[in-house]
Amino acid sequence: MSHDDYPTDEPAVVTCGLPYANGDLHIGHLRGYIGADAFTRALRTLGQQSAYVCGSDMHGTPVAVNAEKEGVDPEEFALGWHEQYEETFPRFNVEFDNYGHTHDETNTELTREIVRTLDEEGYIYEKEIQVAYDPEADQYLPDRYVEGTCPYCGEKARGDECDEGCQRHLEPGEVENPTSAITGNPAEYRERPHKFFRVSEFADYLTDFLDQLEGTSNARNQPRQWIEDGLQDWCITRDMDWGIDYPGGDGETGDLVLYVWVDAPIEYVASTKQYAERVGSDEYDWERVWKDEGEIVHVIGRDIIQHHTIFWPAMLEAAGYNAPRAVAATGFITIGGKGLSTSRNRAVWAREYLDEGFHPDLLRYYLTTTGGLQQDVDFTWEAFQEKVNGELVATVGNFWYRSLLFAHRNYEGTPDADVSPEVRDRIEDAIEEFREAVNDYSVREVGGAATRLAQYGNEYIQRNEPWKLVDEEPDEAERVIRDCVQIAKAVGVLIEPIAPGKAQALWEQIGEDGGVRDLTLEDALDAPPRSFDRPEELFEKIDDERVEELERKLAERVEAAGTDEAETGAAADAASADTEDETETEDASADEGGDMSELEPLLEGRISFEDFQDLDIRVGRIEAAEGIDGADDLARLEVDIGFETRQVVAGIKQLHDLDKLPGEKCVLLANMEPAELFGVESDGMVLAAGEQADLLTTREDADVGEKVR
Ligand code: B3M
Ligand code: ZN
Repeated sequence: MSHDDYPTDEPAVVTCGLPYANGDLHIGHLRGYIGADAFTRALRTLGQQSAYVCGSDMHGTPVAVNAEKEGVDPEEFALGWHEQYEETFPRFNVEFDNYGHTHDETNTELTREIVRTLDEEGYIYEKEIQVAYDPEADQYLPDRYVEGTCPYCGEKARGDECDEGCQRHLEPGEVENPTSAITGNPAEYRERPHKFFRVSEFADYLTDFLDQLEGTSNARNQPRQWIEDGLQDWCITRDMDWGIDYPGGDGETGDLVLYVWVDAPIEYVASTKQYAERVGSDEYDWERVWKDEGEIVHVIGRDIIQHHTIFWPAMLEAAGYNAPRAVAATGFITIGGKGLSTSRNRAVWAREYLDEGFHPDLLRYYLTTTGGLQQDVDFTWEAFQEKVNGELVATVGNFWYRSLLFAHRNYEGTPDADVSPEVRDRIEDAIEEFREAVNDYSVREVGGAATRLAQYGNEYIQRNEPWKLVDEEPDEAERVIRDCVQIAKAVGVLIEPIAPGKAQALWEQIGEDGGVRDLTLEDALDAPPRSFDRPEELFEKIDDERVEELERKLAERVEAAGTDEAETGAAADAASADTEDETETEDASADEGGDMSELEPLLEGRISFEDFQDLDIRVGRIEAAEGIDGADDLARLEVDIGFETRQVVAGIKQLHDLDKLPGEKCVLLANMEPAELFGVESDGMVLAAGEQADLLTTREDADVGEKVR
């Protein structure tokens, strides 16, 4: 990998966490696949050679448990879902260059080969461990077959993951008070030999790896803490039938299969290999990417950071493979402020969205531009409507339609004039914003670059009033409209990663040939064809009645599902640990125990001006920001308040890209009583509002140190 800005001379591969092939897809899943798809498209627009690969995760207890519940063979069960996913993704314009699955021959062979290499290189050893066992069901209880308490944070945990608490991976035997998810009986422990991968030997390597890792800051900060706490070796085998057999096991270990988290990430490589085999290695060289210099970018949910920043890079290094350049870990999706819950039907399903007849690009736009990648994104139909009507209809669609219609009516297409320097400069700025957004792994800003340009287009046409110029100053009118068509085309190029279907439609409207998928940034400034037909409006307003109806349906469904807890545990939603989050989302408000999803009532009673004067609120500038080790949400900030620099602890670790905060102005309550949080003294309080801890700031000339009054 290089650390040069994109586009680099190396081929890139973008992957997205593999969906377990065990249940319906919902918008929690789609956020990741759409985000990674948009990012790959944006890389291509920059001119970076890129492949987007993924596949279904067929193995492990998430699949086995659900298949067993339905009395179906796990292979048949998983293949059924795999086929459904393959068919569903393109309907959201998620276009993988290859979509394989972990049970196919390519992945099975590659997994065996990699595990053999780890063994030959001395990174695997055997050890007797205590494995949970259910005597009544007469079977071992790997992973989701066992439930209990997390030894690290005390929350309820299932088998191999603390899904409702600290999100840590749990090793066999670590869950406390284990009970069987099959019978509910307390589990017994039996001694069994298992295979271990020497992750602990990679602490130094991983520390360096994390120092160089790009992507989101949470993917660097959390693992640093885990390394500091001490890495344990990793058990890579399980007592199950379903999975890839441990290669070379004999005697008692002859029956073991590989832990699902061994063969799952290897599918990233296998899927890339399948792609290269299809297009030819002259076109795409998978070995260059994975074994040499390529740019590997993993997009994942934030609950699987440990797998992608500890186990996986250690495996790659041990097997002689290339290291990932970036890990971008997304926040969760909430529904109306509450954790998405598939078992309670509090979800918006992929199929449901499509059945409603909404264009996929609307959801793509909503999910990619509502929050930064790390932030949790709340979905309500109302917020969706607001975003669509306010940004896609009123800004982008409106600009496209009014400028192209004017051009068609008056000139039957693009008038014959030069683009003015002002407009050329503005488009160049938008291109630069786009380029920076890609290099910052910010799909939200990719969308932002496009919508801001459309907004400029609206202002430009309004300011120049071409309808007045047509008769009086026809040359000037031609120039203005020529500018507008160019802006419309540039918006199309820039919005393609987010809204490829609509961008294609725009492309055809302005008489261009070919697919928008192949566009590059240079196209934004190329002249459009001379003539085009009458345009049509590309975005349609969503009306209030429709939204009320959708909100009502969702609320009814959630209510009908009730608050029945009976389904929790292994038998419940194994669909996706990344989205099943019954607990409050981890944000600053959760720290204070407040539910910020609804507006807090105004306080009764009034305070005097003197009382207000007691609050010493100052303008500050953030000098440094870093996550606090061991605290999921807290960050340590250094804030310059003119007289001195204060150390402040703020609950914003998951909500802001900490690397970007230095230099930002903020507002600080300076005479707040000092407090100690996670062993770090907090001397002041930065002010923020809303679920995403939107930091208060000043906009113009207030100097650092000025009092807020
Ligand atoms: N199948 C799904 C999850 O835990 C899991 C991802 C595998 S990525 C290699 O989110
Ligand atoms: Zn925990």
